[in-house]
Amino acid sequence: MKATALAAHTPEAVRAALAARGWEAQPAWFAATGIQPLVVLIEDISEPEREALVHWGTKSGADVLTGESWALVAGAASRIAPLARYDRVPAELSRLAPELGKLLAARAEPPRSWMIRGGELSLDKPVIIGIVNVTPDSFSDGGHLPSADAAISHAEKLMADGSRLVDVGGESTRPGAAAVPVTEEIARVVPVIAGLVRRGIGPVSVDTRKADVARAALDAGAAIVNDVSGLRSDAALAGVVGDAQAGVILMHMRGTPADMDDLATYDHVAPEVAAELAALADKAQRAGIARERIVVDPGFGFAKTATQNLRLLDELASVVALGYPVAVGPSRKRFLGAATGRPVEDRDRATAVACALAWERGARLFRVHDARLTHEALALASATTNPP
Ligand code: PMM
Repeated sequence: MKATALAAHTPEAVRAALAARGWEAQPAWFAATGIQPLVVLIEDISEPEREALVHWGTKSGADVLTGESWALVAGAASRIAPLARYDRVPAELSRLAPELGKLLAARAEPPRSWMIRGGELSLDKPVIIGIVNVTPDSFSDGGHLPSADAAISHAEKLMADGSRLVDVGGESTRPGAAAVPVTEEIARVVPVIAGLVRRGIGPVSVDTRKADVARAALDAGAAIVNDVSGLRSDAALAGVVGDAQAGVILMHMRGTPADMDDLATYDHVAPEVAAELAALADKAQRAGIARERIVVDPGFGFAKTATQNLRLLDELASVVALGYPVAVGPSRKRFLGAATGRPVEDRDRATAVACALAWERGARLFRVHDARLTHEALALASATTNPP
């Protein structure tokens, strides 16, 4: 007899074991995904629901840990799946079915593309978003791009180094940064965006919280709006994005850059960030933005301590399970310095590793200052998890 431990962090090892023993591709894949382990945290449940879950767990062989108004359910996905089906779930647990159904659907069929203005972006391979900050005071590269021409040359280099998008920003969002007037922000970003579009460099995203800046950027040819406030800052921005049929990145933050550091209070950061992002995405859809145009971003460094950023990177699966494509922006941020001891000008290796870890946990878009190293790291990470 011989016993070998198989990898369980993806269905791949089980699929390969079954395929090697003569199973057809499709049944091997279904069986492999079915026995994948799944852990679901269920909150805000009533006492009868809690009792019904414990009872169901004993009968079904899933593990159930509970406390007042919450339960953790763990087991193979195929064991938990009946809880998401109206015809199988015990009557007392019917409230669970839709929520769990969404989660299982997102897991079974993660989004494979993102609709942006005028096109569709495939997410089968990692998408690097190169950063072009035209601000005098951004925390890691502020002041390096003094003119539109310099910004355009920098964008060209980012694309040559493996970026698939460029993100142009005219307002620093570092803690305590001063607000930039609309006219000044437009004067910084529009000439750069227009120049990029003229040269066929892009697609271009605009990093702004303001409807007027977004409108001017979209008129100049931008295809995406990247809003670090997740559409909380300017009530008119959702309408601008919706009307233009642009793609949108909804980033998680609490408060504003001026007060966010005081709001880094979480009991368990990943589920809380995921829930707040889900609410932002629902609101965006109610305001007329189509679901397939939405990307969510956990907002590394925004209203999070170094420890919370690291936990969030490790538990990114909670954000991925919302079912939207996930973007991450760890580039050169302080939490990478906290872990590596490296100063801001020497964090591109740490950035590349953070992106590779995020890919493995399900992120698909990566906003970085230096595309070259991250491109290399992601080429390797995606070759192991997603064979060509
Ligand atoms: N970080 C910054 C600015 N914009 N946008 C998204 N979507 N995600 C981020 O993490 C993010 C962002 C701050 O970094 P910078 O000043 O170096 O651009």
